[in-house]
Amino acid sequence: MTTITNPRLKPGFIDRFLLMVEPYEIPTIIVFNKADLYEDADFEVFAYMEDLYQGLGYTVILASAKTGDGVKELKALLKDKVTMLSGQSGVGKSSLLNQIQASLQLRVGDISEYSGKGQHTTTFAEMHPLDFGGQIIDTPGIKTLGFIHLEPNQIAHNFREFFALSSQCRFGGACLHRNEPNCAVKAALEKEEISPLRYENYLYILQEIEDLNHWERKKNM
Ligand SMILES: Nc1nc2c(ncn2[C@@H]2O[C@H](COP(=O)(O)OP(=O)(O)O)[C@@H](O)[C@H]2O)c(=O)[nH]1
Ligand SMILES: [Mg+2]
Ligand SMILES: [Zn+2]
Repeated sequence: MTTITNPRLKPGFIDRFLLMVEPYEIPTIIVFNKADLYEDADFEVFAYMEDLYQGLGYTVILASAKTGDGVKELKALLKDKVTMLSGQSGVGKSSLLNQIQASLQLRVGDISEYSGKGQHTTTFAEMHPLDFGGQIIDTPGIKTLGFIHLEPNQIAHNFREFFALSSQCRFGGACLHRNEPNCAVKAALEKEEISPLRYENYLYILQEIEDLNHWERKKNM
């Protein structure tokens, strides 16, 4: 779960999150909450994101825990499934869960609580049974997502649209889609078949893990 505003969407956060779940092939729904607060510019950002991520095969939902928008749609998706609800603190995870099932009466944080010094209202992951079938796990907010457990090559393999093209790269699965000759991903980027946003986030994560030296990587495994 995320939101375009309050708190403002961190660039790269969605792609980092997707990179975390992609290796495990977990079906992922991206929920943009707080739609009641969006202004025109926010809806434009949402439209871009919806188009991008639906195009990649993810389910995208616009919701509001305040007005109940999107709740019916979400319930249908949660029915008879075990779902983990995750996202930055303050995006409205507990609030939306209360909309889905009022009897849960989860504690909701106010703005000062989540924008303060790392205070979270939800402090541990907790699984709740859903009346209409299924279970849902509410989790405390995520602050950062690191990828020390992944090799550069695994980053490339878990950006799904890059991976789909990699067999057409001259270096195939070994291509990091940076400066290699005859790279199908870079060719697709030039033709605007790949989102520059995704590509930038990819390069950033790649650089980040390459900047960690070997010792740091082993130590943190
Ligand atoms: N306007 C608006 N405020 C919301 C919405 N969802 C949550 N909030 C507010 O955002 C704050 C954080 O909500 P909370 O559910 O605790 O977020 P969590 O940390 O993700 O569980 C609270 O003040 C909520 O009242 C929404 O859809 N619209
Ligand atoms: Mg919460
Ligand atoms: Zn390539």
